[in-house]
Amino acid sequence: MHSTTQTKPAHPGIHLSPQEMPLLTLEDILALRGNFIGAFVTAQSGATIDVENPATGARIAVLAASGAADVATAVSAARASFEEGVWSRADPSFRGRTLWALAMLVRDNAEALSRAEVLDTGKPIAEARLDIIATADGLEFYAGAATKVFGQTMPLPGSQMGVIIREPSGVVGLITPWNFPALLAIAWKAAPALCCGNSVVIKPSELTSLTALAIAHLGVRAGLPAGVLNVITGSGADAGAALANHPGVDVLAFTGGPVTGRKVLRARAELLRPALLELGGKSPNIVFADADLAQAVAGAAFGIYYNQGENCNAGSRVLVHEDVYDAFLAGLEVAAKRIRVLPPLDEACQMGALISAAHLEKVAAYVAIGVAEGARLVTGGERAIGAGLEGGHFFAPTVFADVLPSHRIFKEEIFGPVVTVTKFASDDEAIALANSTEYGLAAGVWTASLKRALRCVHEIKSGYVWVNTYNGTPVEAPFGGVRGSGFGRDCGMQALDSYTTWKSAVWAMSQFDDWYKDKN
Ligand code: TXE
Repeated sequence: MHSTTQTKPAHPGIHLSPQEMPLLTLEDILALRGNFIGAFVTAQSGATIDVENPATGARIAVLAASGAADVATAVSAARASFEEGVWSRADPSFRGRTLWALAMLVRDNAEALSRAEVLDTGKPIAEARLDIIATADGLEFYAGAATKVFGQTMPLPGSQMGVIIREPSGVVGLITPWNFPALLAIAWKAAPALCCGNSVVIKPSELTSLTALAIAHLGVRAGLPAGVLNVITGSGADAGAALANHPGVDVLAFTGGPVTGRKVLRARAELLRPALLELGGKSPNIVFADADLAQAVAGAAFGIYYNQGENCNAGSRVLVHEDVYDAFLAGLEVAAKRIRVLPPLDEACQMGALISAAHLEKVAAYVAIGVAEGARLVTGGERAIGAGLEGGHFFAPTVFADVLPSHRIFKEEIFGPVVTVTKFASDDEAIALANSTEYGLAAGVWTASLKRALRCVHEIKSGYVWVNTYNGTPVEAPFGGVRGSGFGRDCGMQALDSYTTWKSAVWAMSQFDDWYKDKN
């Protein structure tokens, strides 16, 4: 860690070191080396992975390329801290104060963390700032939840008393993706696991590990005991698979693609240990004829182009009633062409770079498939060009019209700035189209009719439905899918179900013999 000259006083009244705390700089974060297991340690093999800035192609950092031995060390540290009880049996209010302190450190260091997120992901700086603030919001939500992990009591026959106790699951493994690195790893997964008293090992995406490392480091300053929050960096095939296959991991939560999700689930099945999977989607965004069309156009553009379309809940399939189809399409074309694709640290940037050259190739291949299938390419469909974009993986906002349910681009997740527009004639048809893919993560509905909106909320098979809005995912609301989008929930108090187990305790309040005799 580089020393810095900037300082900031500790927040009064919370569980922080009384010393002046240096703020992290961007250079500090880019210089982070190794795995975080109570402190930074190098991978046992000494192997490393270069990290690329997707907006320039430049190397920005070097990570530890961990393997099974490093994962085993992290899981052992997590297990030891769990069994010692330094966190798992600590006062819930201590856990809450510590998570709150970490949230404040994230807020204090928000600008450096946001810039690191931009360099790692290629997303616009304005969106990275929202991610980091939402990360602090999530930590604060679960700081408050730490004192509310309540059990239940049971009415039982005879003079017995019964309580149902909620216990932390133990060691929680988290495998997370590259699209919202800090938000998903820290706020959506680690925070609920930690608030219940679990110890955690995070394996972030090898493309975007910097903010998880930095926040784990801040965790020590916030008062998290060593071994409670660990971060292992490395490839999915090595570090990720080792974590998924480790028998010492009691619960594993994964966000990523379905191909990897299946591998993770197979590994957990072999161990007879639970897994939670969030596997993306092909979310419908339905525009009915009675919708406010200007709002629907803005919402559809935001729904697909936010975060370059690299968003599990992207509204990638827009379904439009035939009466407003042409007007909607004209509006969406204008909106797509207006989006400012710029270097992501430019404050005016609205869409940044895709995560990698390989991913850009995948998106471009889907565009070629769409054209070959007979869909009408309205705008985009190629690399975005312009000053400052030369070295990066920039793709133009793309609209396909007249897309049919049989087209692959209608059914498969592209995970880029490519939206398909499909015409429908009735409410029944819209709902049938909405439900006609493998996925079931999210959906949007644009209508002035409360009755129609309510019908969609009930009949669309997904874990989330937005009405006359899109993309907002407040930490208060549980998030997750049905069908091919996975199972289990991040966020909300419901996330605590993922990281706790129930224990029933029943005891007699009178002599056991008396009770037996009474009943017979
Ligand atoms: O994801 P992977 P990829 C979708 C999106 C994208 C596709 C592939 O459609 O185009 O998935 O993306 C770790 N055992 N989503 O290949 O492989 C990996 O290191 C254990 C949707 O980048 O799923 C990373 O930490 N772990 C999604 C994490 O899994 C393994 C977000 C996710 O990577 C592993 C990202 C293995 N064998 C992509 N192999 C969403 N739901 O938002 C890889 N990993």
